[in-house]
Amino acid sequence: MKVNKPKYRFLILILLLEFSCTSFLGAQAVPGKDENIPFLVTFGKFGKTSWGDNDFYQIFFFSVLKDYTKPFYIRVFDPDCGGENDEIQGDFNSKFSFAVYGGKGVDPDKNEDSKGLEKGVNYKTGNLLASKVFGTEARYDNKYYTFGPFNPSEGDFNERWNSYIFKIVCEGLAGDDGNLYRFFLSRDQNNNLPIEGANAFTYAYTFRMWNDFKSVAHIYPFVDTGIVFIKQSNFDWDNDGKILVVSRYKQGVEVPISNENVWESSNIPIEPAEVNSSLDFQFHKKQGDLVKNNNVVVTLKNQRGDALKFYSSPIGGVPVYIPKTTITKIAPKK
Ligand SMILES: [Ca+2]
Ligand SMILES: [Ca+2]
Ligand SMILES: [Ca+2]
Ligand SMILES: [Ca+2]
Repeated sequence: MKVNKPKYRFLILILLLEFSCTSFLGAQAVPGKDENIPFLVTFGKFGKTSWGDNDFYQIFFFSVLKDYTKPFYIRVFDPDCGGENDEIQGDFNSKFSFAVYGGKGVDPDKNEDSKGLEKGVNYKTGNLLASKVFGTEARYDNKYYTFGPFNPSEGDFNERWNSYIFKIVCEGLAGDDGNLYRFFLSRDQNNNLPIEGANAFTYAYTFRMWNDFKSVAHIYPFVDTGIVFIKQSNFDWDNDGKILVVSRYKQGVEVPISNENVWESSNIPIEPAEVNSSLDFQFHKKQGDLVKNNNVVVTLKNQRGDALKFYSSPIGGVPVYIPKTTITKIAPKK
C-alpha cells in the first residue's frame, strides 16, 4: 500500500499539536504563567490599607480532577516575611499563618462564606488539613515550604468541574509588613511538577506589580452562563496607568482606576459571545514616574452580585481580540 506521505505527516503534526495542548492544560503556578505577576501579597493586620491590601488575608482555591488519584503538595515560595522579596515597614516584625483546608464547606459554589468576600463571616470553612505560622525566618527566605502530602479525595467534591476543591488561606496575624509569596500545586514534594487538569482560582486578587514600566500584568476572570454585565472594583491602584479589559470581542475597554487607599468601580457590559470564556484584565503601568511596589486588589461581581473567579490558568486559554470584520465573515447564519 502506498502512503500519501505529506498528508500522513500533516496528520501526525495535528496529533502532536493536540497532544501538546492537552498535556499543558492547567498550570498550577500561582500567579499563573500568563499573568506576569511577580507575587501575591498580604500585609500584617496592623498594616495600613493604603499599602495596597484591603483586608490582610488572601484565599486561593485549588481544583484537582477526579482522575488524578496520587498524593499532591502545595508549595509556598518565600512564606517568611523578611530578607528577600518582602515589603518592610519600619523593621520586619510580622507573623503570617498559611492554612490548607479540604472537605465539606470548602467548595465556594456551595458555600458562599468560603469565598471570604463578606466582612465578618468565617471564611475558614472545611477541615483544617495543615497549617504553619511564619515570621522572619532565613530558613524559608527566598525558598519553598511544602505542605502535604494531601490525598485528592480529602477535598470538597464539585460535580460540575469533576474536581476536588482545596483552599489555602494566608492571614496577617501580627505586625505591619507586607508578605510576598507564590504558590505551586505540585505532584512532587521538592520540585514544581504540575498536575494535568488542575487549576487555581480566587475571588479577591491581591497582587504586586513588577517595578517596570514596560511590564503588563494580566488576570483572567471566567464569564459564566447567564452573565450580562459585570461590576469591576479595583483598590489602591495609585493612579498607576491604565486598566484595560480585552476579550475576543473587546479590543481594550478602559475602566476607571483607583488612587491611593480607595476603591473604584464600574459596570462592563458582557456580549453573549463572551459567555463561557475568559476576559483578560490588563494592568498597564504609567510611563515616566515609576510607581514602586504597587500592590492592588481586584474583585468582580455579575449583575446578580455573585463574585467571578479569577483562574491562574485561564479557562479556554488567553482570550485574543478578533477584529469585528473577521467575526462577521465567519459568523454562522441564523
Ligand atoms: Ca514592621
Ligand atoms: Ca522573604
Ligand atoms: Ca515572603
Ligand atoms: Ca497600591
